[in-house]
Amino acid sequence: MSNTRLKKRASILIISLWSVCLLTTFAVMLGYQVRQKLILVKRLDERDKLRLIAEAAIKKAIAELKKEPEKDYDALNDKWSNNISAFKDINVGEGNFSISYDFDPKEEADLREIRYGMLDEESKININKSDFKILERFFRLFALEESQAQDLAYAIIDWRDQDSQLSVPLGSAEDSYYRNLSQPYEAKDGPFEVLEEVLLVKGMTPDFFQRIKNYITIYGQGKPNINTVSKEVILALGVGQDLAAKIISFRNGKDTISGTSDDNVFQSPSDMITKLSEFYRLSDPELLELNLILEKITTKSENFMIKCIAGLNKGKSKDLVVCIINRKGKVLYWN
Ligand SMILES: [Ca+2]
Ligand SMILES: [Ca+2]
Repeated sequence: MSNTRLKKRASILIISLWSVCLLTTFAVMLGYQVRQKLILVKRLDERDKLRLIAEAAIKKAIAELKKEPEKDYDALNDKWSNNISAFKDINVGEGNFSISYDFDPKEEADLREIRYGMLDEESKININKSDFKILERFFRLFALEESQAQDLAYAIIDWRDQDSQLSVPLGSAEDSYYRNLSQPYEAKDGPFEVLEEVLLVKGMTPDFFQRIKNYITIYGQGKPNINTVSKEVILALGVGQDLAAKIISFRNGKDTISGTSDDNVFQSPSDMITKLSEFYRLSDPELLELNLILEKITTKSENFMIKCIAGLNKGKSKDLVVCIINRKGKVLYWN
């Protein structure tokens, strides 16, 4: 065999070996990519399943709400608020869900428990509707200094009111303030559409938002339900500590725990004075306080928050969905 032919064969062998090497690498890479895709598809599949479970949970919550008998009031011992059999570890398809919230049964901060049910949005301070005094008192309850609380209350009112006039010359903010920020924007001059929007308002820090977010809402007519409000909200309405304690104690009933069968309820704002007088002696200043809040409260709730944890029976995948619905079953918010 000539030298040239030997060289040619050797070249062909080397090229073949390289081709095999390249093809092997390519096959390994392809296999890896396919495996990654399969994992992704499985995850997407799990997410779809979790989404369907969460949707089933919301439908169940709406159905439970519609089961409630027709009445003029909503209270914490209603089934929408506290019903383990309807809301805890409910099996659906290939998974399960629970609808629950963190609850303080005696209005003492160190005593928390999990309740299975929905939260009443009308138990909160409405930042779209509340007047200056309510907002200011509320912010002071959460340890803001008087001037800081006033500035924040005015800034919220200026954010949502339609004009671009400052409510007070100093402290508050309208377009001119927000336009000069390093990332400029304008005041909304309209109602808050999501709760987190309040973080755009001058004076609202992420830290303060975390402290108050469970007590504020953007849904409803702005009248808190006196049967479901927390002590903080009662105080923000302008009621003194003693009268607030009487209202809570009346609601909690003999077992001193709220949301149980012995609870007392106010059937309308106008029967507050009569009902409280049956249990407690009310001083003249307390009667005045009560008369002043009657116009600002309700006993009926229209909007509810659902905190749903959906899980799959196989594997550890879980999903938290927070949703706001109204009494008609319309979904107002989904996250
Ligand atoms: Ca404005
Ligand atoms: Ca009770």
